[in-house]
Amino acid sequence: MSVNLRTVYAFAREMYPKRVNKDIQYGTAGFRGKAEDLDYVMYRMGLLATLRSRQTNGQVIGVMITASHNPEPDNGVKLIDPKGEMLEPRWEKLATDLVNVSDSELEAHVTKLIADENISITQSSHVFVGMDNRYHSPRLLKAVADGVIALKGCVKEFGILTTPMLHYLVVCANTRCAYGMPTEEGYYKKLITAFEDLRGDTLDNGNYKNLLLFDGANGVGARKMLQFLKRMKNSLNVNVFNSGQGKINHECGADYVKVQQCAPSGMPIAEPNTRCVSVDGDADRVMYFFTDENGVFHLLDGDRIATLIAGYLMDMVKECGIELNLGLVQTAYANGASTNYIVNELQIPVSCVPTGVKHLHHKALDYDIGVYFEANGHGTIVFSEKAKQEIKDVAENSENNQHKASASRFLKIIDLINETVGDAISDMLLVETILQAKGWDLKQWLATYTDLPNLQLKVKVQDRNVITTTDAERVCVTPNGLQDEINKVVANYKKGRSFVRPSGTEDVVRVYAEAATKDEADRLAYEVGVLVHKMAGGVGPEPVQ
Ligand code: G16
Repeated sequence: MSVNLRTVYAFAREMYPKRVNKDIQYGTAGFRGKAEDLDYVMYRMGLLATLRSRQTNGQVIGVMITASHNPEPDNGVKLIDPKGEMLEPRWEKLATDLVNVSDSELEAHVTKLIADENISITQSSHVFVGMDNRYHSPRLLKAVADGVIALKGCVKEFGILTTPMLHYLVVCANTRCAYGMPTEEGYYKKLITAFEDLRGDTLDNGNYKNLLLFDGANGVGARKMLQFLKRMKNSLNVNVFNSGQGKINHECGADYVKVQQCAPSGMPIAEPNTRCVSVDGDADRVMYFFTDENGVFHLLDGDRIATLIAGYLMDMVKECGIELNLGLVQTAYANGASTNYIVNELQIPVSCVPTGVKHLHHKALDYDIGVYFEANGHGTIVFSEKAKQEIKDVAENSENNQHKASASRFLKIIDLINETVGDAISDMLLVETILQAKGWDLKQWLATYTDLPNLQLKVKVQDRNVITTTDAERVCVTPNGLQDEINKVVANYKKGRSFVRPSGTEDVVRVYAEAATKDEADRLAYEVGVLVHKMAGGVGPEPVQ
């Protein structure tokens, strides 16, 4: 096979010219921005994915077109490495360089990339592409596909998918079906079979009732939930809302519910204490919530999900009569009360890493069982080969019937989990399984510990990159003096904690604050927001409470 790199340039010039002069960066989860500015980015990511596939001996690389939690006019691209993980950091840098060269430099740049990375251009190359249901996604998908074609790679388009489905498909293909069948049906089958086996015939149990209200954020998660329901034997009674009538993520979805700390629009006022769940625009994040008999809204976020799952899996390990090291990974956004609960009550080791599932996933691999969740509901569980083997050995060979039964159940739990990345629907089915097994309603889950009141703000600045951080984003390094000022303000609040960091998905600086009371948490967030505005080049009016 010969590849003519002139085609790379010709396609770029004729179909996907770079009209944006400003440099952009591969952010927390890929490139993101206004959809109308992204055609050339998508084309070039098609090129990059093809080269990455060749460099990894023809393994499948995934390209997902989505802006996840961002508003509808935005779009973006997430790249998936062969093991289903986010793109390796060194290649994130290569992606940034490739996107920022001019059209006339593109051919030479690709030639150099091939030489520098020692890529065999005759190696076969496979790229799987999926998209969310934004109206501009099909156009951008075509740009990715044309990038693959320009380099004579093989592209397989899966149409509308959730991001975690594409991660699953990539891993299935690269493990030659060991992880599951590399089809949409294969995905449903794997999860539904495990869920229904675990669920048994008695659906209600104690305070656990088999009814769930589901907010699909008008995104792909709603569509796929409906597909799940079509294939399930009434094992979960789900009412789906925000299934596409409104704008994606607008006043709904996991990010809205978490940041605004209120129920989404588009959902009826439910009976008090009804279990409700929200996913985000590409269904890789999940939030639980309910409103109690006094009309008070309660949120059960990623920290809660992590603690519920970690506690349950720890019990399962004991019930199998084995020893495995289980650890939990969080970010600076984790509520201080959750971290205390993990350390003091659950007595599980916990580590803190920078925002972005890529960091959490990587750290979780240090454990036999690594549970990782961001407070925003993005997370999953990874099991080492050793852990899987030990559990399997007990299930197959133990003479202790109780151990054997627990290990068989554990294997089904592992099947229910999408280990490749945070998966809102798989996570939700796991939470449902645990709540059912415990016979808990959401009040009982909430009672495990009390969250510290908290608030997140967004501050607009001229250039968010003037803010740099260290210590897993908990300490601000630049602008000079900002951290000292934050420390002074925080010192005035009981149980006060606050940090600031530039978002990697939106053009804003994020401010997080928690304190002993809601009023104090809010005041602390606004005080820190004003500091950011003053010292980091704020744009527009200062934040006001
Ligand atoms: C992405 C990442 C998450 C991250 C979130 C917000 O989520 O996958 O790990 O927490 O962005 O990142 P930032 O604070 O840097 O904007 P999603 O669901 O938008 O893809």
